[in-house]
Amino acid sequence: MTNDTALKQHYDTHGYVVVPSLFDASEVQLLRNTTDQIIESARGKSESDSIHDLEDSHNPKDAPRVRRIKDPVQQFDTYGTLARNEKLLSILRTLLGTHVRFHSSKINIKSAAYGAAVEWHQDWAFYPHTNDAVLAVGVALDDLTEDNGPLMVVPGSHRGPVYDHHTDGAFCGAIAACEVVDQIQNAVPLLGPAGSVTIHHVRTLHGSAVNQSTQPRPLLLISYAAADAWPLMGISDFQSFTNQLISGSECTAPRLEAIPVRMPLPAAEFQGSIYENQRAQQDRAF
Ligand SMILES: O=C(O)CCC(=O)C(=O)O
Repeated sequence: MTNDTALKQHYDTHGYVVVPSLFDASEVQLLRNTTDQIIESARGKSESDSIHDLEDSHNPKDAPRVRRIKDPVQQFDTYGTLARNEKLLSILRTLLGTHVRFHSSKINIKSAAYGAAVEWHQDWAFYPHTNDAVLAVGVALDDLTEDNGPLMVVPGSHRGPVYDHHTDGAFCGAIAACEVVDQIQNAVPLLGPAGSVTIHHVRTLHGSAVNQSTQPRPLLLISYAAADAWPLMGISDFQSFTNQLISGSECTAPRLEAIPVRMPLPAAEFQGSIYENQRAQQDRAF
C-alpha cells in the first residue's frame, strides 16, 4: 500500500488524518514571524477589524490579545504561497482529485493561558456545497499538544448526521452540547510537532477547549473543495470564484450528491468570526 493510499483510506474511514512534520523548521519560522508581526499590529486597536478578531479580554493599552487573523491566505503573500505549496497540493489531489479550489482561510491563535475555545460544530453547517468533497487543512505553527487546546475530532462523524447549528431561530455555528454528548466521548485530539498538518472532512464533528497551558497553539486553517463542489449559498462573483482554482481546471457542471444539508440561515445574531456566531449558543460544551 502506498503512503497516498493509506492516507486516503484513513481519511475516508475516519474523516480526518494527520501528516506529521510536512513543513520543516525554516518553513514554519517564516509563517511564525509573519503571524507574530500581524499580531503585534493589533496593538492599540480597540475593536476587531478586517484582519484581527480580538479576544474579549483584549485591552488596547496592553499587549495585543488576538483570537484570529482573518483571511490570511487572501491578505498576506506568505500564507498565499503556502496555500499553493506543492507538498500540500499533492495531498489535496489524493483526497479531492485533480481539480481543487481554495475556499477560505483563518489563523486561530489560541494564545497560552486564555486562547478561546471553539464549540462543537461541522464546517458543513457554515458552507454546504453540492457535494461534500470539501475539507479543512490545519497547519501547526507551533506544537499541538494534549494541553494547549488542540483541535479534537469525532472519528467517523463525517458519515453521520448533519446537526442543527441554530438557536432561538437563527444560525449560531455551534451545536447544543446536549445533542452531541455521546459522540464527543469518542473525540480524539489531533497532535503533532510544529509543521504538522491536520486534515478534517467538512462534515466531521470537531471543536477545541480553552488553552490553559503555557504554550500557544496557533493553527493556520485553510479550506479547499473539489472544483465540482459548488457552494449552495451561491456565487456572487464568478471571476473571483474561478480565480480560486489552484489545481486542474474549472468545472461548470457541479456534481450533486444526495447528502443531508442545513442552511446557515437566518444569519447569525452575532456577525463576524465563528467565535462571534457561537456567542448565541447557551448550551456550551467548553
Ligand atoms: O481552532 C480550532 O481549534 C478550531 C477551529 C475551527 O473549527 C473553526 O474555526 O472552524
